[in-house]
Amino acid sequence: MPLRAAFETSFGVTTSRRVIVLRVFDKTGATGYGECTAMEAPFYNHETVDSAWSVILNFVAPILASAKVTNASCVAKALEPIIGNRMAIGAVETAIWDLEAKLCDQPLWEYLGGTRSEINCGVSIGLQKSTELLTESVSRELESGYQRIKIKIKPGQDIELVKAVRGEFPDIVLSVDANSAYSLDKDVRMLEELDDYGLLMIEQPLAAGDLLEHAKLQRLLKTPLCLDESITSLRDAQQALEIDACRIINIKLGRVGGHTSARSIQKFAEQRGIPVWCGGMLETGIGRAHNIAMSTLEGFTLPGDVSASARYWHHDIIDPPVTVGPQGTILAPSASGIGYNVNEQTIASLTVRSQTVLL
Ligand code: OSB
Ligand code: MG
Repeated sequence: MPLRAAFETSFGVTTSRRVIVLRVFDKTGATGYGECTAMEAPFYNHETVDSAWSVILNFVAPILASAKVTNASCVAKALEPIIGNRMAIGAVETAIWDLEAKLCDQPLWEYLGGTRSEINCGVSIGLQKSTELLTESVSRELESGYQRIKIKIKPGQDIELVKAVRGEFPDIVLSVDANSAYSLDKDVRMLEELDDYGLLMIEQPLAAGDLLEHAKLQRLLKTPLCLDESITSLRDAQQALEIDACRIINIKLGRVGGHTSARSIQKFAEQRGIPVWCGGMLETGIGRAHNIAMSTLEGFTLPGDVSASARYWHHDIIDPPVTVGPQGTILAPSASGIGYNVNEQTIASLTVRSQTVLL
């Protein structure tokens, strides 16, 4: 699916997405949908679309077949023997949650235990060709009502961007995301300088495995650090908070392996007084709908990177597309499961490969 506009981060430019869509079904013909959020290349994390395809077919499906799981909440546990590859797991796990919520005739967000029927939304703005284009983009998103602006930064395109956006919009809720592009040795001065711009957070400045360095950095800053790439499980979250490596957590369904894991992380963070928010991976409507459901959980107190379908796609694969109200909110749907119709015809016209596995 071609993106409406190229999305550039510190690890590269994305102009279109190859997406694995999962459809699970039961004996009665009921269906559930999930989306694999792996990128095409292993630059955000180790997974790719192709690695996920292989792991789902060769390991997730056969393990589930022999595990005889009877409900969605048991899927993550059954798949624990698989190391990493959580986006592959999450695609299947979330699809099974959708199926189960539909069988219970309940919206997925309620079925998961969500407590708010309207979620708060921010946007993630990629690196732009010029600072002027960036501030124009910020202005447009603010006019649409989005509650928080996050801009991508990378070495050589950081302080100047923040200075420009802050200069033009002194009062907005603003954050930056480096996607692991910095190191404590080389970049501590720039990172300390960021501390003067009243940012809501600095997201994943250092490498995913650099928990200790994030803790050292957090001690030097008043701005909260937020971890994205570093958090793949409840254990990661526990260890990060144990050493004060961050004060905010970005939860992504794919990165953590699905709804059960996401819920456990938000619960733990909530007990520790740490706010969480829902991150995005340039999802189609299916992943977006799952993100909306997750964002209704109690601990999701900060605006997420869950925004309108139209920011990414000319034609989304769900009906209606996700829309955002003038106050920068999305209403949780009232229909059962993910709550949006999946446009099978559109998917069929885009499909390059499909495979059915009978368990
Ligand atoms: O770090 O949050 C990130 C997109 C691809 C990979 C990583 C990230 C992102 C985004 C986009 O920031 C969020 C979105 O889907 O709007
Ligand atoms: Mg991020």
